[in-house]
Amino acid sequence: MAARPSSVDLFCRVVDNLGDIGVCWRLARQLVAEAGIPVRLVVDRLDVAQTLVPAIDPQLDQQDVEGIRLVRWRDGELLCEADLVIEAFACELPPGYLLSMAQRKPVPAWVNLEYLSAEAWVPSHHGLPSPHPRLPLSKHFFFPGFVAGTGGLLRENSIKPSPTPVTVPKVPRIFAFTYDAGPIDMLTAAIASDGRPASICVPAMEPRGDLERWRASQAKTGLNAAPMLEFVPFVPQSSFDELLASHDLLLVRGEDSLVRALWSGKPFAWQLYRQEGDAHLPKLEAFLAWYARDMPEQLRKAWQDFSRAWNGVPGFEIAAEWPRLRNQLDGWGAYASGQAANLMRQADLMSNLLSFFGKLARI
Ligand code: TRH
Repeated sequence: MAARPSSVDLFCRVVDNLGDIGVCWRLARQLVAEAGIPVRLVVDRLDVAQTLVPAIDPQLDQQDVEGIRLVRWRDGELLCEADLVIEAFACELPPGYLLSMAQRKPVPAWVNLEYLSAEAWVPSHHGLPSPHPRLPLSKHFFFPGFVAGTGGLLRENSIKPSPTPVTVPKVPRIFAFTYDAGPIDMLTAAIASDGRPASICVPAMEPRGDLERWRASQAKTGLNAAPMLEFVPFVPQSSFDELLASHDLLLVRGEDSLVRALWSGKPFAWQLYRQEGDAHLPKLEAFLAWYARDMPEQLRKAWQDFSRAWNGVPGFEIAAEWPRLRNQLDGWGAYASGQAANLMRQADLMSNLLSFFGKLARI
């Protein structure tokens, strides 16, 4: 049997938004709850972690929550106690910790958990080592991904394919989790002018003043889109799947929400985190090509072009693309549940990570 780590140290720096800690918390939870492996999660922003897990006390330097030992990131204090060290998203381990890794016998396995991408180069880069320039340590790149040969996607044991394909009701409730109000504003206008009703539910987490202003101005002109827009409470991460399940169409953002939308089996579109120089656009196109590979032609065009509009790609307008996608709701729902079931046949990220550790341990 392949060797298993006796304990894991997982490092996370919150660069922006909720995705960094969102992914790390999920992985830590699964390692503890399903694999029974003790995890120490080292985080720089406990206040952000608390947004997802209300039981976390941001004042404490060390605490145990849901079986995870949660430690405030402080350079210079922490020593390596694990045989698997996970550095999330190249967050750069503290120098003193690195030294203590090099002093352990045998040295721990060191994995950099990368960002999720459907780009073609991912399988050939997954698992590659990068030797440390001075210390007797090698970091290994672990790429999550959608296809065989990558690290896969985070998926807990409890996630199962839906027994019946998803059907979308006549007045769909749309869940819209976005980086700014711009696309929601445009979608609200597109729904109003298309005439076929739908409601848009926006998680109440950020100032949405621009949406409120738009709503007020519509009320004055007599169009009154007010009933279409609803603010839903921000929920703890443990209830996020339920929140998605209570909606019919999912407009999600970032990495963790995308994966949850995939597992929900519901029709969805993805807004990517904007990167400098539009580096996110090749990532978007790779995802659109991969996910839509078996879609019927009309659905494929409608879904891909709407997704481009949703991500602000020049030449694509939500006003024009929404009515086209709206015509395809049934096919879109059936495709989404089929894809979820297909993807669930692949090994999940944590299992792949543990197998990878087993391989490294044999070297
Ligand atoms: O917050 P995000 O936009 O995070 C992003 C991405 O991960 C991106 O790739 C990364 O580069 C950037 O951060 C720095 O989106 P994401 O990844 O979906 O994380 C949101 C988390 O918030 C996810 O774990 C679900 C959770 N969530 C709740 O728990 N309750 C809620 O009500 C909502 C709306 C979200």
